[in-house]
Amino acid sequence: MIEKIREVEEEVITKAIIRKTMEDWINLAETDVVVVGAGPSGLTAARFLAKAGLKTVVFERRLSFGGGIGGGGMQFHKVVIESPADRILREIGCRLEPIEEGLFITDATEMMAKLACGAIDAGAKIILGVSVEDLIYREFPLRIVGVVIQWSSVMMAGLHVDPLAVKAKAVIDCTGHDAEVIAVASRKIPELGVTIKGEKSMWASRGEDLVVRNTREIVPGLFAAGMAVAAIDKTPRMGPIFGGMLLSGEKVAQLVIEKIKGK
Ligand code: 48H
Repeated sequence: MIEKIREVEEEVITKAIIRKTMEDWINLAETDVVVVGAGPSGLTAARFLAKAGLKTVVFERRLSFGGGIGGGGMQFHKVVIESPADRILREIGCRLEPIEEGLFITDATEMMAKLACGAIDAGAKIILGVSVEDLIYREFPLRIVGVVIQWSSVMMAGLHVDPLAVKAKAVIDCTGHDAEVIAVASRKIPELGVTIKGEKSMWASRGEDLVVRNTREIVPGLFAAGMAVAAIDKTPRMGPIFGGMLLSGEKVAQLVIEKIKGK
């Protein structure tokens, strides 16, 4: 027997979407943490932040999450993870196959889906199709207090539409190779004294180690994680091995939690 599908008036759909979206947006206009970019570092950071009870929103330019994970290694659908980052994936039920002692491989699609699920289930909001195009700052002391956002589609169309702003106690640049948010700080708030040196050529193990080690608060209120850190510091790229991105996301979350909650 075929179940009868419920009938619905079109305006009911429209009103529900608008009402519930606006409730969310009013709530997120002032938040604890804005994570920019839903790649491996951003999704991991969002999960740990939300788990610690911080109101966390991830703005992602594209209409999908996962960042560079989906491309695997040269579009082969697998990525490699080294210990101790396997712990982070096990916690969210991502299946790993050992390839050598302390080295694992997984499907790119499984990893991106489960990282996103992990962040959402912990309570983070992921908003797709929104780009962070600028920062909000204050003086005395000089600090970052939020982000300026725009629909990615508006930016792609080249339309002149004024953006909106979201206040946050901490902003995390998880935008990958271009360190886009830090680049804005460097270009538009020169008194911060931030420079982006650009990443170095490949040396996988060293790149992984330095990305995690150098994950930090770059200027008051603005943190960096993942590949953005390598771009700021001119440390080596690492290719399709992702443990460093996950551990960097976990570390930045710890730093932000310590700053906001004082522990
Ligand atoms: C909103 C934005 C904006 C913006 C960008 O590139 P990602 O995957 O970043 P990471 O650092 O989490 O991971 C890096 C990894 O994927 C990688 O590229 C590696 C390991 N490379 C090694 C190598 O040798 O090449 O994700 C960044 C996300 C993307 O989804 C962007 O669309 C998004 O950020 N994004 N979102 N506002 N201004 N800029």
